[in-house]
Amino acid sequence: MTEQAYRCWLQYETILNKQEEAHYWSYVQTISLQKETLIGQAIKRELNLAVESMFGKTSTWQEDAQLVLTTVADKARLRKHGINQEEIAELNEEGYIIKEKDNQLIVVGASEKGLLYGVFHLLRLISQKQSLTDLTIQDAPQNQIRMLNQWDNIDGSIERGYSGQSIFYSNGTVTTDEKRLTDYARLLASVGINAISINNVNVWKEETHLISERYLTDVQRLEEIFQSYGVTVYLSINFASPIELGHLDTADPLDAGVQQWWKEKVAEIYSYMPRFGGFVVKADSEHRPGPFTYERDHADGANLLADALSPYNGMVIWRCFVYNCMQDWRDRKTDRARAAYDHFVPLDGRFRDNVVLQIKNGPMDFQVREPVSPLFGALQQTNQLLEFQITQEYLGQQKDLCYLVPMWKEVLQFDTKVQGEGSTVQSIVNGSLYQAKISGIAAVANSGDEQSWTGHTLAQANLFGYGRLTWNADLTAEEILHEWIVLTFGHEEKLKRVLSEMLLASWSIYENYTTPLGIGWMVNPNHHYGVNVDGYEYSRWGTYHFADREGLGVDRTRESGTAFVDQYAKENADRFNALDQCPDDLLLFFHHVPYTHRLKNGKTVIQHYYDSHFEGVTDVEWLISEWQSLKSLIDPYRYKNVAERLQLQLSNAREWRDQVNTYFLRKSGIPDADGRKMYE
Ligand code: GCW
Repeated sequence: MTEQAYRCWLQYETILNKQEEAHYWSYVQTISLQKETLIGQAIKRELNLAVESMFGKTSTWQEDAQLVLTTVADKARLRKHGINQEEIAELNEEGYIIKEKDNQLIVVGASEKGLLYGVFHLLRLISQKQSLTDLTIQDAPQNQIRMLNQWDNIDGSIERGYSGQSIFYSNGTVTTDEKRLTDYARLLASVGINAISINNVNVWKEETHLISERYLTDVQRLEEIFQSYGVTVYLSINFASPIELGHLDTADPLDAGVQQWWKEKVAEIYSYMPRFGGFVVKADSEHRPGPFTYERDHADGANLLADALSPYNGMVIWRCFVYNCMQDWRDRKTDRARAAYDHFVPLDGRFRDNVVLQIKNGPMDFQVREPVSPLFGALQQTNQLLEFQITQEYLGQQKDLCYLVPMWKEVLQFDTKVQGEGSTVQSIVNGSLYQAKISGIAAVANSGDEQSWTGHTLAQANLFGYGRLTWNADLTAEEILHEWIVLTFGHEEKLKRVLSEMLLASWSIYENYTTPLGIGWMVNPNHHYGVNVDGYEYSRWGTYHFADREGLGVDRTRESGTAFVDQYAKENADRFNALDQCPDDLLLFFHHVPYTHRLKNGKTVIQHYYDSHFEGVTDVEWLISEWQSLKSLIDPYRYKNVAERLQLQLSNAREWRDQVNTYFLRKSGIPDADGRKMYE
């Protein structure tokens, strides 16, 4: 039985308790829904499925009903149910109200999409066994764009995918498995995700054609599925399309022929999909084409596409992951961490208002710990999207357990201080700090065609958590986790306690046996799984630890280093710059220190390295025994799926421990204070 793994957090478990059954059934036995639009049909399908699964019977859809589903447009009905306009006026267009009175329940969406989200909220309440009596809920998303980026290719592979093959494409064609895509759209809508780009940001030869006749009919088919769940579809495009598709001899953004070509291309796309979202662009990054070829800058490049898209309200999502990936390791001046800021801050204010810059959470690349990208705060007149990575490229590749919501919370709560206290990243991405027209969060998806969607069943928590957090950044990592556990595994107390302990500890466990103190990398080149201390040390990627016999770390201070610190607002810059004030968990990101440097916990850096690596492995053993204690409470498929991965994690952790410890013992000659086994 793999059904539970497949259903993720939409289990809709049968309600066995008679009293509970009677309570909830009294509301859903009759339902009224006015419109039968695409989203309306999706709402109806979801409720029918959920009711059937939870009660084993079907609701009657009729005009006068116990559960009333409607939108603000239906003024007469709102009046009848005593809902006043002020309550609604406070909501943005994706918000909703759920209200219970006299055994009647009404869900009012500020729009149809809002209604869809309200219905998913109601189903969540029932699954969590919360009473509906006297309920009043008023809710709306805090962030405008809540997006997923699929890094899927038409051959069915997924760049940095660890959950099987693509559910969008196989063997060079767009999928015909619409059931699977519909279920994906349901999962996304249920946690409030409202946008998706459906192909890899590295747009290869065949994928360049996704915006041409060859594929547009197929793309349109997919778009309709997502649209009916309120998810707007975007495509990643190749900046050199005018050459590759249009046979022009240039893709220069200031060339009139190129501009005309994009205008016609965009008109063609919108003739297939009037609600198409726009383009995601990776340009001049890791060998992808871009405006630099023509000595133009990124504002020129983004504005070219923005002008073509603006008549249709389309958007350009332009990525800031631009750096020199051909660096000479001998060159100690170039610092990759500086690159995005150096490229984009001078362009602040030059982008059209339908351009959004997409910025990775850290200045490097999704390491286990990085400071927040200094672009947040520095860009003040430009729309911005924060980019997270749900797929665990550097974080154990869905073999190792790593619950990411605590990390994302830290990023959102980081105070950039640019406009004084409280200039958090969240206040930038929700659009409030700089009154941005467009803003929000995007993340690289962790899904694929495996039964569990995410390979590691517990990695489902990251997809769920991403959606919930981007909807409401005030939720704590614990609250999100508790919701997820109950919806995914049920109500058993022991299960709730043990699973939440395991997941909440998992990020720091992973950090402990890999690269603590903010140094990052030390992974195997290319695939990025497993330890290889010098794997990237003498390479062209700009990702070094600079370990020698005295110490390690990257000097990014203003006095002796690359002065990267000065990309932050003064208060943060000074804090990171001062050795005694820099937080220990980022110490080696900002400073090159001797092995004997003392951390705030009193230990030397070298001893901390030894200790954390030993501890990391012991903690993985603890994860294994915790999981074993849940065996009787979890179905065999999901139990085994996780048990197997925990064993892989243990081998991985041991290898990290032994290689890292041995390496630094050999480099430093400083023995472990506890005399534990090492391999000198
Ligand atoms: O982290 C790097 C990955 C690449 C990825 C790139 C990016 C899609 O290793 O696989 O390419 O980031 O974000 O563009």
